[in-house]
Amino acid sequence: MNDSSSYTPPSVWSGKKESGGRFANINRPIAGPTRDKELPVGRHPLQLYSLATPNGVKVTVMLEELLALGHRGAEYDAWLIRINDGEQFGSGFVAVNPNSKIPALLDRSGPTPVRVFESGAILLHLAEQFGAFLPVSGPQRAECLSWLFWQMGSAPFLGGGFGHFYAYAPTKIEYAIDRYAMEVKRQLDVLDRRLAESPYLAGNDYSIADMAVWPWYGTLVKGQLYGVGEFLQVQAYSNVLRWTDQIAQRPAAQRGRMVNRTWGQPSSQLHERHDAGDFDTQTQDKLAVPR
Ligand SMILES: N[C@@H](CCC(=O)N[C@@H](CS)C(=O)NCC(=O)O)C(=O)O
Repeated sequence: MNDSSSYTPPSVWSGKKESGGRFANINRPIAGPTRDKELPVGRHPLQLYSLATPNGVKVTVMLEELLALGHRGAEYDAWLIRINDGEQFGSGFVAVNPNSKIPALLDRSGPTPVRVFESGAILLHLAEQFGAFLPVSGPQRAECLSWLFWQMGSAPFLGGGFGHFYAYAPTKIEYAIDRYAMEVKRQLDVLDRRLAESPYLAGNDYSIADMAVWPWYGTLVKGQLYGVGEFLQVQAYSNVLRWTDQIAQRPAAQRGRMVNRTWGQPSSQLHERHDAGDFDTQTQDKLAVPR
């Protein structure tokens, strides 16, 4: 691989060279399935195919919040998609999400199954279906949707930009790390200023905007993303920290981040969720105990 100062792009990109970066084994320049594999379907109206990355956690937090409110129609089966093993390229998964990324939802509550992909679209779909966590009209709805879409546009700079070049790229490129560190700190300041004037992003009430932003920026501000707490001086964003801790106290948020999780403490990992009782009986620490 050329070092960044001596690389002159050829006239046509070929992509034949091994990049060496983390995830190089699953990155490809084409879409579509690589293998035939149907997806499993459980007994609940909602079938979720996911992994507990920040994008996945948004949806499991929402589903657990809906269930906590008493919406029985939000019962769901959460199936594990191991993206490092390329399971997002199976034919069944691609049929639900042609973009081959988690999370993907198959809503079987109506007469015809509806596929929903992109975490923001899934949050909006569920919020509208159950009439919850999204103001119905007026300026508050506009504010909620603005922050929801802010997250969709901003997090790729945090994950695909900063996180990639800081933590995963095979070489440390100062220009790339500096550029994205500046942008991520700017984003944290955007959030910090908003949360200085308002308890939650959309206003006084917790909403899908908070659910979208919290798994990324809440994890970041607690120093738990890419090990960059000190590098980005995250403790300075006191309003983001206050909001992060407040959401972390919600039982539904605590449950949501355990679903489809395959790392961390065994007691925090619920690989698949098919029943509310699974949180008590199916975490990895419980499954490891011989019966
Ligand atoms: N904009 C998408 C992003 C989803 C996404 O990037 N998912 C990642 C995991 S966090 C993924 O599935 N990556 C697998 C791959 O790129 O092959 C969303 O919000 O749903």
